Amino acid sequence: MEDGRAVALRGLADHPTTKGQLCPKVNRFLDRVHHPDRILTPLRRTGPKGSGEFTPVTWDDAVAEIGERFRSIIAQSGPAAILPYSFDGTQGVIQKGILARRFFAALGTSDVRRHLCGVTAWLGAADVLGTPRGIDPEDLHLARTVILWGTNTFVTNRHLWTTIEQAREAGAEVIVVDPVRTATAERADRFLQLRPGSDVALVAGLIHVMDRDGLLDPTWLAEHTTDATDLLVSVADATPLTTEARTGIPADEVVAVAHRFANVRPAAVRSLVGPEHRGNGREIMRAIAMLPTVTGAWRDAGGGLARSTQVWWEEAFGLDTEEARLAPPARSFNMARLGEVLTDPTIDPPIEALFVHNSNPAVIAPDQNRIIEGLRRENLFTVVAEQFLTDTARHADLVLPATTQIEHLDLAPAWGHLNVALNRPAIAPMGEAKPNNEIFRLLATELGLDAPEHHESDEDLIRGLLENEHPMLDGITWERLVDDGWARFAIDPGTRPHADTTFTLGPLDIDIAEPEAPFQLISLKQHVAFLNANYAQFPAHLPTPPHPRLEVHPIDASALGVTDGGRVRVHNERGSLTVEATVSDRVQPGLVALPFGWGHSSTPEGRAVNALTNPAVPDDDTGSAAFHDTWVHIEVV
Ligand SMILES: Nc1nc2c(c(=O)[nH]1)N[C@H]1C(S)=C(S)[C@@H](COP(=O)(O)OP(=O)(O)OC[C@H]3O[C@@H](n4cnc5c(=O)[nH]c(N)nc54)[C@H](O)[C@@H]3O)O[C@H]1N2
Ligand SMILES: Nc1nc2c(c(=O)[nH]1)N[C@H]1C(S)=C(S)[C@@H](COP(=O)(O)OP(=O)(O)OC[C@H]3O[C@@H](n4cnc5c(=O)[nH]c(N)nc54)[C@H](O)[C@@H]3O)O[C@H]1N2
Ligand SMILES: [Mo]
Repeated sequence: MEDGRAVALRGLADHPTTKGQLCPKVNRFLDRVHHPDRILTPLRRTGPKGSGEFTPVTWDDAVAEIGERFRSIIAQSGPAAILPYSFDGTQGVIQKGILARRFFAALGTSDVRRHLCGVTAWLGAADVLGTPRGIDPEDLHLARTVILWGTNTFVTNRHLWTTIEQAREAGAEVIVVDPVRTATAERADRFLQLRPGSDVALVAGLIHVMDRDGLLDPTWLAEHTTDATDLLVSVADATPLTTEARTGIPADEVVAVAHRFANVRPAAVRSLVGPEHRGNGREIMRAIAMLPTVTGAWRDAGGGLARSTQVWWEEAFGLDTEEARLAPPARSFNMARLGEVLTDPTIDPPIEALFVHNSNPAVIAPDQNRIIEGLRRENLFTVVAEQFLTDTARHADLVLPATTQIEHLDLAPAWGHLNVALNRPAIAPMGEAKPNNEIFRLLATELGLDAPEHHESDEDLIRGLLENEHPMLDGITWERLVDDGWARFAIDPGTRPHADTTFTLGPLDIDIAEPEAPFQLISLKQHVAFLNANYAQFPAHLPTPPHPRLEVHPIDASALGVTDGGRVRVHNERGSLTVEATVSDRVQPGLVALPFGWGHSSTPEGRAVNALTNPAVPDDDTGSAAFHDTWVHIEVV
């Protein structure tokens, strides 16, 4: 700090996970904080929706206007006509949405199901394990066979890569299963480039070989699983040759990986959200969870399935209890369906007010054209709390300036390890920016919500969470976090979470999505310096050339006449984009890739990849969108 300004930001060298290393996306975090494009006052729209024309207003005026609009909508149409939309902009436990949820619950509004990330994988894992909890990802250093299954660890989970390297130095084989030869695949000892979505068939083939070659322990299966026989019957036809035909993975590779995983222990699988973004995502995750289960990999410290650790902290802090205490929303919609929810005339009552914080739905949610159509409705009142004028904020009637992480207090958990950090503000809020919670305290006052729960201070909220009676929080106090900055949940390294679990097996369903157009389009988080839709607006974070490119396999490129750097039109019934192509054998014939995270200004159509993606969600509205079950046509322009 110098004169109240943050001048340097670095990792804490004695932090057990980061060891002082920051990930490339936040190395320039201070540029973000002090960026000239930061929104520093509330803004009211002056031009047409989406024009980005605004004029500064005071907080008093902005809050009064929201109060007036909300009161009149509630009086005329009922609170169900108001829809909050928030997600993972900050994942800090309190700024993410504790007071927001209390505020909207007290009004009795509709809500979204925040299922775009992790919930499908959660459900698929729980189908087998009974809970979504796997092993501590940092225990992977103990493993001697590690499968990174549909996760681009080197790019998306940088700190865990050190753990993977540690395992390898101690003799582990690192296997990557991915339809794309990612930066992680390029660093693997063995790479299985399977056909997209064919994971269940691959697992079936692996289990078939294990069964055929006597690698499974019938006593262990009998004592620790149910329905193992049904599973084995369902994989009876999944011979290595059949598996090769279904997945594209050579038969001898299927045999080799089955033997390695069953014999060289501890053996573990790590997965995040890549495969869940498909119509059969839950079944894929269920299949993946079966692999360490049939071999009994859970018996060894460092063996089993390592998933996101989000569920640990949700449990530790009792966030489900907090949720259960609140009134349920008037209606809830899967967040993937925002375009439909804003435009379908049968939605009754229609949404008349949308309040967005911590999210950029105009970029991150599927079926982007329909979302924009909805955001442009003249009879929709939209408020967006943001740090920058994102493609969503440009469509707002009111924009509220939000603080960044170094300007507010929070409790910061993680996905790849079990340390929680106390995030204390280093600088005062920039301009008139406010933390999310402060915004909801002001709105609660405006709307006459006087109960103390709407006015708890950020420190009290954190102290309250730390007081939750959960064994993982043993010894973790506010004072200790103030002194040390971080603490590990009270879970011993090497803990075997499923030593006493009875796992549920059962038949595998190897159906995969039918093609609807010549090419399948995958949209990945492939830039090391992006974090979802953050940072694509900053030149220093852009790749060379500085725009999104469609990767096309050389075989398809020559059939279509696509050249490296040439322009192509990618389109389907939902949208159309013109982009440059890269001819690349990282993808496979029939599979093209366009990166996720770019803003609307990155194409001449003023749209990004989610203009093409599939918004389908499971029938019960629970789980993620089938982003990667997207089919497109490609033409040279
Ligand atoms: N095609 C395709 N689409 C995807 C994905 C994909 O792989 N492919 N991935 C999906 C996944 S896994 C996810 S998690 C979602 C991400 O979806 P989002 O969570 O909506 O996206 P982010 O870009 O991480 O964050 C949204 C905004 O939050 C703002 N923000 C950050 N901190 C704060 C704060 O403290 N207060 C307020 N008010 N705002 C803040 C940032 O400025 C940013 O613009 O995208 C999903 N969409
Ligand atoms: N640099 C960077 N890091 C990030 C993010 C970012 O935007 N940028 N976002 C953060 C967020 S919110 C999340 S959720 C995590 C996500 O982290 P990951 O899950 O690791 O990332 P994804 O790119 O969504 O998907 C991982 C891989 O899944 C593969 N995949 C797609 N379909 C299939 C399939 O059918 N089978 C198999 N086996 N693989 C498949 C993709 O090719 C991709 O390489 O990353 C976090 N870290
Ligand atoms: Mo995510």
